[in-house]
Amino acid sequence: MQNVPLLFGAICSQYSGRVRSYLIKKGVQYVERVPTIWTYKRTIARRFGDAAVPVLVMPDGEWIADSTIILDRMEARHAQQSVLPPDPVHALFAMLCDAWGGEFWLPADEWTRWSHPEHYPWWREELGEGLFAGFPKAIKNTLADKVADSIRALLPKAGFTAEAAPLIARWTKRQADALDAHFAQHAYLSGARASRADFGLIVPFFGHIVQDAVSRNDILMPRPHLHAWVWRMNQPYLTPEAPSFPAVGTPLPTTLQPVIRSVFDEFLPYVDATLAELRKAEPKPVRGKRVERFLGEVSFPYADGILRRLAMPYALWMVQRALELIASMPAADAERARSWVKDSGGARLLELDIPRLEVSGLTVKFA
Ligand SMILES: N[C@@H](CCC(=O)N[C@@H](CS)C(=O)NCC(=O)O)C(=O)O
Repeated sequence: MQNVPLLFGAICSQYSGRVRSYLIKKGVQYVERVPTIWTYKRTIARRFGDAAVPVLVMPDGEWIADSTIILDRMEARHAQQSVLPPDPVHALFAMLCDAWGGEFWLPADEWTRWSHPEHYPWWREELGEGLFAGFPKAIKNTLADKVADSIRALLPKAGFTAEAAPLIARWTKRQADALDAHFAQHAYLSGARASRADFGLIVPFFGHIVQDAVSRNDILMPRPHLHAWVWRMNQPYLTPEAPSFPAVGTPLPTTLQPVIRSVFDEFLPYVDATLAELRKAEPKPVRGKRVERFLGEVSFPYADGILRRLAMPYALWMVQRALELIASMPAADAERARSWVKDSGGARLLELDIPRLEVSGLTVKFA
């Protein structure tokens, strides 16, 4: 048994990027490796119901799946230097941006990864060598190709089609411009210290956008502040203590306005439509029942167009967590958070009546 946490993950895995950045920023020592196919398909799938990474194995023998749940558990163990800002509006923004970065960027980072064949060899090398360690090279390659085929089959479900590619490209570049302008002034989304918001936004950027040559060149090289943030997220702070979050009462940086607009004008309609699909698919929630990973097709505003994709109820669980945060706040803080949502044009968020959900493996179930 190892004496530091073992992260089963991969450089090419977006959600491993969330956990890795978090562990680095928290100063938690860990080791990382790609699981073997046996660990992935048998051990992880049996424990959690789905084969997926990241999974964190603690020295005391606890196995934790799902990047968000891993952060929750680690926050409970390492309460010092929390990743949630003390100001209620900053805290709520962090939870919403965590959901937005982790879920709403999916068509964008799948577009960058899978639309350029030159991105494939390093992906095959990393997963082939890790998952199929010990097999002859030709078999490693063939088996990794099969894994790639199963991922490619999911892409249209998540909204990435050749037809949608120009729209996704415009959306991604628009967001990247705004983020570059923000990071020209601030080290992290909330200011001097990384919050949950940053650990959401790193999901598309570390596993895919910065690793792949075309997206690194097209999206990050022309936007040096955003590019520097991606690497900063993977380095410890330069001081023994994490820098401070903004004091309570400090407004959100004005440079976050484009992100806030996307959260309320694009992501919220996606979440709302996903809730409608969940209600259609499961009119009577039954406690413990797993919900399909993909529900019916939804469409929502996206840059200067409309994107269509299958609804993934996982986003509802993330948003439910943000609503729970408001519910857990002292009355005056909750009022400030709600006022900010309403003033930002997001009143619908506060009306969402999401059935209680929990996460198991890759899917959600009714709690
Ligand atoms: N919500 C999960 C998502 C994990 C996830 O999608 N992991 C990918 C790799 S980045 C995976 O293992 N996918 C396997 C599959 O889709 O079958 C988390 O936050 O950890």
